[in-house]
Amino acid sequence: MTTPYSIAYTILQQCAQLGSYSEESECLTRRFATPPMRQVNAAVTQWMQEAGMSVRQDAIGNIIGRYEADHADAKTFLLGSHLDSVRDAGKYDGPLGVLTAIACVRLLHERQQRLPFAIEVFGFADEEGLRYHVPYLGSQAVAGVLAPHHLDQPDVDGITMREAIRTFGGDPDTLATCVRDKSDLLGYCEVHIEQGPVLEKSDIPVGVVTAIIGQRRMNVTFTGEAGHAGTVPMNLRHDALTAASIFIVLVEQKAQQHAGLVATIGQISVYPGASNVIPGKVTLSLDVRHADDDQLEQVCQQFEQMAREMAKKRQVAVTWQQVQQHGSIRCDHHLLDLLQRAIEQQGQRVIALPSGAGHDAAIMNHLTPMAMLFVRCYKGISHNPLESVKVEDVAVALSVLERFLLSLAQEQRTA
Ligand code: HGY
Ligand code: MN
Ligand code: MN
Repeated sequence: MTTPYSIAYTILQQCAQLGSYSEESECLTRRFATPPMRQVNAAVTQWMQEAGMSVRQDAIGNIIGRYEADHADAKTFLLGSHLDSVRDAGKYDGPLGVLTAIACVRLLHERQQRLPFAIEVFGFADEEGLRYHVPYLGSQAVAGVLAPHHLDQPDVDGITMREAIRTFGGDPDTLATCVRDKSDLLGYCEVHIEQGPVLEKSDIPVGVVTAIIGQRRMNVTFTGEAGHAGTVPMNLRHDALTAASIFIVLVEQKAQQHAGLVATIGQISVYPGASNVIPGKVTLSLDVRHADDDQLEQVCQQFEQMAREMAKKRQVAVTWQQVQQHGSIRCDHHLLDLLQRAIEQQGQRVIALPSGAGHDAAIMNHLTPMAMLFVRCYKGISHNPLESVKVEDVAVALSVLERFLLSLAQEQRTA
């Protein structure tokens, strides 16, 4: 017999299957527009079709399933999350949301039930930004906010985004066709693992998200002078890496002193990168987040000032490039309300919490009101292969999402 538990079990098996599609044999790494993303899209296409959806892949590589409404000219409700990953990732960040959405549609399909609105499930091609250091490529294309200049950006192997999209089977010249017309949209809802410890500490399987906090991502490059490690005296060096190192420590110190601020330098590349060569150029990523937009703005200005002062002192040059930013975004009150009621009907206590992690929902908010449902994860661990969810919790999330869609349907019928 099919129960929410047995379907949740299948969802976790599917997460495990997608988790095996990786660029690296020892761990899960799935960057934008790579061969494992093609395997993922093929599997997701099959599961969407089995759930009664028509499926298409758009020009940037998002996979989109559509389940028709009970009447023509109906509006559409969107569900989804992302299918790419960070480096050495867990299996649930992103795919859990896509697969729970597909499972929910499958429940409707098996009952031959149509709602007064169509449902589209989006599996976004990139959210993490691992390959091009620009996050949300998939949802930005759908929301029509992807800056075209990113297409010329190379990855670590010198492959431009334009080439990568073409090789993947997409079309970088027609990204405008990815943009979702918003005139028929009712909203967007994303299921996602919490990636933090709040739900586990409260002993609750799911929670609703109040807001997604603001974030900025920068690429900071220090350029000094490469030279011979054995012949250039210490006082005559222009070492880009030592300048960058001092900056990294200053960023951490400042973030520790500022309530609510988190700042992370997670990627660093050293050029030319040899043990006997003084580093001539260092590029690092800087990710800064705060719930208050003004404070986030001020701190980023201070960080830039710190980098410039540091560079001056060490006689190296610095360039500061912001690659992505969004302010704090509130989830839609009404959708939140419906989600809360669905949780109560499921016999669960309701907890509402902000998200420190970024999500496609933040970008989809450009198009339509959005809401998010978090699922408890083991010790709040994420961006780590230890990421884990319980099958019982996924079963609750599935039932809550189903109730949510049915109450939305009820509302539409009586509107
Ligand atoms: O970085 C983030 O917050 C998200 O996991 N992509
Ligand atoms: Mn993530
Ligand atoms: Mn995610």
